[in-house]
Amino acid sequence: MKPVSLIQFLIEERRAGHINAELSLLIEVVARACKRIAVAVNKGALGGVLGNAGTDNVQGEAQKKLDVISNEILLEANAWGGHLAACASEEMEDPQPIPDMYPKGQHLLLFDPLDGSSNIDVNVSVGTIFSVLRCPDDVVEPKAEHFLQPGTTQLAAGYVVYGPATVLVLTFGHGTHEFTLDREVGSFVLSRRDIRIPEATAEFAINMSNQRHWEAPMQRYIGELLAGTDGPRGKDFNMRWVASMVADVHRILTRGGVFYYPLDARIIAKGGSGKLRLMYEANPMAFIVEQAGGAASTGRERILDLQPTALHQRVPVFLGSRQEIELATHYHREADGAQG
Ligand code: FDP
Repeated sequence: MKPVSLIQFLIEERRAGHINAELSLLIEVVARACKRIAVAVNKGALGGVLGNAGTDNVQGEAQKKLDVISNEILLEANAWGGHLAACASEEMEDPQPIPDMYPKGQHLLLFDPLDGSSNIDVNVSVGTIFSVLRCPDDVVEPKAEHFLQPGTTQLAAGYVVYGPATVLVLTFGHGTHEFTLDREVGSFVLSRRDIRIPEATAEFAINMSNQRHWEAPMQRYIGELLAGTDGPRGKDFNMRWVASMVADVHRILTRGGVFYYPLDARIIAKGGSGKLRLMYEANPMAFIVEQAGGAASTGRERILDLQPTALHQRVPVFLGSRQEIELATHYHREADGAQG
């Protein structure tokens, strides 16, 4: 079969009525920016891009040089094309308006420019995550409040994982598709159409070092997985934790599995509501996973149904193979019911 390039795929999606010309251009621009990020990531120490930038982001986390570079690449690429009304990033407190000298479009873009950044310096996969929303019709200067739309309204979501291969995963709400970067040619080529996550799995991803801080239903659920053939589940489970959400989710889209970043006592004690960000991590990943037949929840509710309250809001994230997510969510709801 003849290879299908990303551009060709976008034209097919336009003809099918799934996207308009502006959204197609937006995805092309994001993909092009991610190719530039891939080049910077691949240079490693030779590009002088490793290590801390010496600044903190809006969440008070130390920024890596590559966080800052990736953010700038995405902002610059998206400023002038006329497809965006504004963009928002993990690395910036407020949304970035489109400069006055450029035309404005109807879309809002949110991104985590370099997810898993604590893995950069050790040469482990990192990635970019993005989500696309429609700008409300009557809004000329979008503010943070205009981004606060539930995940169900996303027009597109995707991520790029910078690993042994650079891979783009994309959904417009009509299945989840994967493109692999052909480095010689410089274009993304369709490598898997309509990815499906198996309903059952025997592999889970979680940071086990947080175990003692988890809530009781999480302790129960993971305890049962760890008990293996000797426990109530009657089968052994394997564990993987890359600690780059993009890489862990990509494994799930490749061979099934589940990913958990639950609420824990330390997060609650600090007045927090989770570790991962709703608008540019949980929502796009939930959209991608659901479109591949998987499930995504906070442990209590479907992620895509949440009404966001802040641009940098954090939530617990459970996602992957449907049967496991349903069971873990059931344990939490049951425990809540028992308490209430
Ligand atoms: P990071 O802080 O390195 O950017 O987005 C946050 C994230 O990575 C996810 O990519 C990853 O799944 C998780 O945090 C890793 O958390 P731990 O440090 O608890 O392992």
